[in-house]
Amino acid sequence: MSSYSLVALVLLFSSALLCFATPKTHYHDFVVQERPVKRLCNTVNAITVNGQLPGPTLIVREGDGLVVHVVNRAKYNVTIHWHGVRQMRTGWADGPEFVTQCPIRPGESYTYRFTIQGQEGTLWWHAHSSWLRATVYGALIIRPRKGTPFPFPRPNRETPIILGEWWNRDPIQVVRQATRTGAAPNVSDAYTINGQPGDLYKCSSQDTTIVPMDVGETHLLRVINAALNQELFFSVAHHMFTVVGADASYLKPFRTNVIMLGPGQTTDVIISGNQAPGRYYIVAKPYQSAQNAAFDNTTATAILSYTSAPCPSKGAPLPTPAFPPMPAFNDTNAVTSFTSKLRYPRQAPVPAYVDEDLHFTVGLGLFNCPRGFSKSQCQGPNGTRFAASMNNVSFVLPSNWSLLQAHKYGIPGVFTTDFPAGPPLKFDYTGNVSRSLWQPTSGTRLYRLKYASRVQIVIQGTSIVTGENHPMHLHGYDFFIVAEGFGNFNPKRDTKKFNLVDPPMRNTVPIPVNGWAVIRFVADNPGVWLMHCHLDVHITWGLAMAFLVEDGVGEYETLQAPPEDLPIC
Ligand SMILES: *[C@@H]1O[C@H](CO)[C@@H](O)[C@H](O)[C@H]1NC(C)=O
Ligand SMILES: *[C@@H]1O[C@H](CO)[C@@H](O)[C@H](O)[C@H]1NC(C)=O
Ligand SMILES: *[C@@H]1O[C@H](CO)[C@@H](O)[C@H](O)[C@H]1NC(C)=O
Ligand SMILES: *[C@@H]1O[C@H](CO)[C@@H](O)[C@H](O)[C@H]1NC(C)=O
Ligand SMILES: *[C@@H]1O[C@H](CO)[C@@H](O)[C@H](O)[C@H]1NC(C)=O
Ligand SMILES: *[C@@H]1O[C@H](CO)[C@@H](O)[C@H](O)[C@H]1NC(C)=O
Ligand SMILES: *[C@@H]1O[C@H](CO)[C@@H](O)[C@H](O)[C@H]1NC(C)=O
Ligand SMILES: *[C@@H]1O[C@H](CO)[C@@H](O)[C@H](O)[C@H]1NC(C)=O
Ligand SMILES: [Cu+2]
Repeated sequence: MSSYSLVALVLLFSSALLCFATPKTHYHDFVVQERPVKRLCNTVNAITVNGQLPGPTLIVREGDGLVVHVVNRAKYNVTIHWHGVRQMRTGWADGPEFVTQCPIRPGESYTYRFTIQGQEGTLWWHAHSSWLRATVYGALIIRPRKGTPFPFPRPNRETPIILGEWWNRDPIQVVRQATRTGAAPNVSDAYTINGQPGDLYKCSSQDTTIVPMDVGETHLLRVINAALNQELFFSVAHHMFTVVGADASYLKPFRTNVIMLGPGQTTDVIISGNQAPGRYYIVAKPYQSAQNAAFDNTTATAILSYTSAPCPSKGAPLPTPAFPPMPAFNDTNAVTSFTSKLRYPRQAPVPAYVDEDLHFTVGLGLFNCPRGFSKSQCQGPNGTRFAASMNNVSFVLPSNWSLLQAHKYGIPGVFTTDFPAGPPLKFDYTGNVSRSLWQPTSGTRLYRLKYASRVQIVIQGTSIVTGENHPMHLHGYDFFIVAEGFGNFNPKRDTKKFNLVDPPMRNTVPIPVNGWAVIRFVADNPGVWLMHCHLDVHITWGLAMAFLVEDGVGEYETLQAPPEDLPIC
């Protein structure tokens, strides 16, 4: 072969590479703005992105970059969080207000710049400021690189299914009222599927979300729980799911007819068009694990509609869709049966040994009415104010600096790094806890981690006030869920059951009600990373903490410099 044709061949080969594998940068403009939205016979001025509810779906490939210019034309502070995106060394783009940035004030803007690395599947984005995410959210879909197939047969159709929660009120006013009174916030008025409550609610039938498909097709549903405060069961009448992924990590495929998602979680399922051409209900309804707590006990529906379904004769109504059997609102067994089936597709890169063996309690609490507060400010149970905590610390956000800025610039007095590695007091966490232990302390306390340390956290639910399943989300990381169970974690008995072979990898773990889960990860992403319950009512009460992960050695183990347009407080 002449050297000429060799060069030509090399050129051809590299241009083929360019053509098939070059990551792309996607530019988007997000205008946060108020818009009247009609739901359930009411019109509410809702904060939206670009006037859309749900907001725009972002579609990228693994390896791509995103540059999202956010302009705040609304009346409230806002930030955007890219839920589940690892944000390697780009913590400045993570988004939680007063954690990685100060809020974008009305009239101001900020550009989020980050890369999607090593993640494929379904994630989402949402506001991370007060309760704005009730209406400020959308899907973030990550396809494999060009030329790389899915690890399952390519589906004929793909649809994001975003479950939401709707108040006939401005949600910011709902949380402000709760903060004023110390009582639980008002429950929502509806759940939604792609923004619509569906047939079972008043004034909603006309706008019910329709999901088309046909006989012989396969359909990938990318299900996202964007609800503010409610874990949800999800099912489709007469259509089994093949679950193939969760939180943008693939799973060993398995079949089930119902899944449960905590707020923050995503699950990718495939259904097959193997039923009679017709209409089938797609259903989301609450999983409520807390006893004697008020909750929105309504059901959202959409309709899976076969395109070849026969049309009814002229003037006749469409036939009523089939409705799937759904678990009872408190069916914890259905949840356990689902979560215990999740498996990493192959040997998982889970740390076999750990450097940090942490033990965090998570749960509710009550503050005795503080001195100087009036009765109207203490409308929690028996004249208290609701609280929540991790290791008995109820988390308080700073207000003059973000934690990451304070860390980067060495600003003193914003946080301390003495978050306890274990519960300050050992007690029967899931038993009948003495009333004297119910009141937590307040603080902005972080836990410091050395770069690349291998971390294990036993996350233990408590029964204080009431036991409840808490969807715990860690920013900046995926983790392996190596075990979960009920009652108190017992190292002697439970360590033996750890799955270090194929535990599922996620960014949000629902801690079983009156139970525990154990997670492991490697702290290879420097920055300040929030860990919190993804029920916004609980984070509002303080169910959060943050890790401060130190830089390693050299540029590639070091947090990037802050962007020039990073908001200041
Ligand atoms: C909460 O519910 C109560 C009782 O229905 C109502 O009076 C109050 O206005 C509601 N608050 C908000 C902020 O919607
Ligand atoms: C929820 O509503 C259903 C009817 O839609 C009712 O049968 C059930 O008892 C309710 N559950 C609770 C806990 O309110
Ligand atoms: C669920 O709630 C019903 C009342 O609606 C109750 O009878 C039943 O015992 C509860 N089941 C569980 C598992 O808590
Ligand atoms: C409130 O007080 C009543 C009566 O003393 C008691 O039965 C109940 O358990 C108390 N509730 C809480 C949450 O402390
Ligand atoms: C920031 O606010 C805290 C209280 O919220 C205060 O203690 C601290 O001195 C303030 N720091 C600076 C640098 O202003
Ligand atoms: C829980 O303990 C308290 C005393 O600390 C006792 O009065 C109460 O009866 C106990 N409740 C149950 C359900 O055991
Ligand atoms: C939490 O701390 C408060 C204040 O020190 C204390 O009264 C309470 O008993 C503690 N509770 C637990 C569960 O550690
Ligand atoms: C909005 O953000 C600024 C700092 O950027 C802060 O001072 C102010 O308190 C925030 N407003 C609300 C309502 O949180
Ligand atoms: Cu919670």
